[in-house]
Amino acid sequence: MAFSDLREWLSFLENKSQLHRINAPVHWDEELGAVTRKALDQKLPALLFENIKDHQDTDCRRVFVSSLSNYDRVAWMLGLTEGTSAREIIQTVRERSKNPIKPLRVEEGPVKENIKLGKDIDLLKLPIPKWNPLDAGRYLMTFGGVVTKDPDTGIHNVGLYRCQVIDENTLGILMHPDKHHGRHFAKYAERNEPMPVALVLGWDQVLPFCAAAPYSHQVSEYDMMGAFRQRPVELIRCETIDLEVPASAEIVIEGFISTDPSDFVMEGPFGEFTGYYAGEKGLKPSIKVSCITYRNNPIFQGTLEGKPIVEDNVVESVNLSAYAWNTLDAMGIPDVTDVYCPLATGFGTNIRVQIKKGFQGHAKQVAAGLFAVQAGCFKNVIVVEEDIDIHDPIQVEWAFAYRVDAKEDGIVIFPGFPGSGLDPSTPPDIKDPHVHGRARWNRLLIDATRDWRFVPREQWAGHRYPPVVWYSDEMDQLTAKRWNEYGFKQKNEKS
Ligand SMILES: Cc1cc2nc3c(=O)[nH]c(=O)nc-3n(C[C@H](O)[C@H](O)[C@H](O)COP(=O)(O)O)c2cc1C
Ligand SMILES: [Mn+2]
Repeated sequence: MAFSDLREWLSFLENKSQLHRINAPVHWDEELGAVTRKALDQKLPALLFENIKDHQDTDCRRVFVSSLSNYDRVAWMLGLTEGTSAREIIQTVRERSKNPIKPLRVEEGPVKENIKLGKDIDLLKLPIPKWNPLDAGRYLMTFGGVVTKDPDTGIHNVGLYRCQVIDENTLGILMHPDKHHGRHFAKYAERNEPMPVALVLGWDQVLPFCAAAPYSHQVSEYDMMGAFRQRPVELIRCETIDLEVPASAEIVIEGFISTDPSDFVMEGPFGEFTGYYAGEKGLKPSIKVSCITYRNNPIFQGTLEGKPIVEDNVVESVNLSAYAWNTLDAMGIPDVTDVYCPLATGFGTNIRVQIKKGFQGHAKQVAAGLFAVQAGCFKNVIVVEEDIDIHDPIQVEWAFAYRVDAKEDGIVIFPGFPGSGLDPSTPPDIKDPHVHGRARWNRLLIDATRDWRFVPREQWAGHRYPPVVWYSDEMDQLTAKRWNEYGFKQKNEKS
């Protein structure tokens, strides 16, 4: 199922009792962030703030948060039913991402209902939250899409990159050279031209979902959004720049990023996905806003990042699991039977892989495959065998306890990889981007598969590893048959 806009999604959530409207006045300055955090911790519905301090009379008065903060809502976004397991959601994402659907161009759309140019541009009229006490200011693009275009290929990229409000028409933007807006920026800098950029807020939730996913730079996220909604995205041209945006988006902020370092502005710190204030305060590229277009009574969308479990954890657990699994398959690494990035981390920092072990170095091959891709994800990998359910942390702990000896093949450190500058555990002296790209990471493999160098023993029934304590197949059948006789109900019987 495809949602035609944010409003259809909100009605859907409301019908499922998964949207809570807050009519009481709430301050954009920290209060909105604190309410969001508490609601997340209590597993409450997504929130629509409808009465924001200083914004009772501005054109934009509403803020929507925590949209995809559990797997049910990700399932609904994809047209699946509630209760769909994380594994099934990840499989759906993997499969659909193999069939991108190109967008359509349209001439009209509700995002053009209001067009503000020149002196009418005022970012301070948007109810942009200052989410946390130590944030450098008001932050947007925590859950939306930053659109840029590769000047060589014309491919649109949509990424999720934080932006800080500097003044009524200026934003600071976080930019790493290996992220796709950073790649585009380098090309514009070479041409000595400013880079056009469009910030899109509020549409079908596949927009922020895809904006947060690490696809190849040769693929447009618009095509991936089409794949997930199984219907093309309808795009409309921006007013002041040669970029295209969803025609039924709530808000689009158009502008230019100067490639002249004298136009850089101070940005950061910000409460990041790691759960820490990260990303050094420093000079970053700035966006000069050239136009803002929006629907009547538009809805601003954002998210609170931080300690688990927040929306970021949910979205990235799905995105990075699907990405890792498809990548391992594409590399030809055999017999990967499950992949899961647990909700405890964002951007796949920790990842679990289940394999049908075929040789002693199998887990090392998996880890090397994962470590070879994008910087900034897959720092700590644990590999287990197919009898361990990687969605069950107890089973994973059990494998770690009794299948790992901290020797050469159990714990392996792959030193000196490129990593993430936002990781608070990386010492500051190895974060120089001119040396390390972004930061230096030592990556970890925990090989929690059984060691094949053990010698088979008779007392282990000829196995090379002590057998797991369990009943026989014969007893399995017998007890299943007699289950009711013991006074129990069968699993599918109602009590
Ligand atoms: C809620 C959320 C916030 C994010 N914020 C940032 C950010 O501020 N800067 C950044 O570089 N990546 C951020 N990311 C991760 C990127 O969206 C991710 O790296 C994505 O792959 C970038 O798109 P690209 O691959 O087209 O460059 C965020 C992800 C999520 C889910
Ligand atoms: Mn991209």
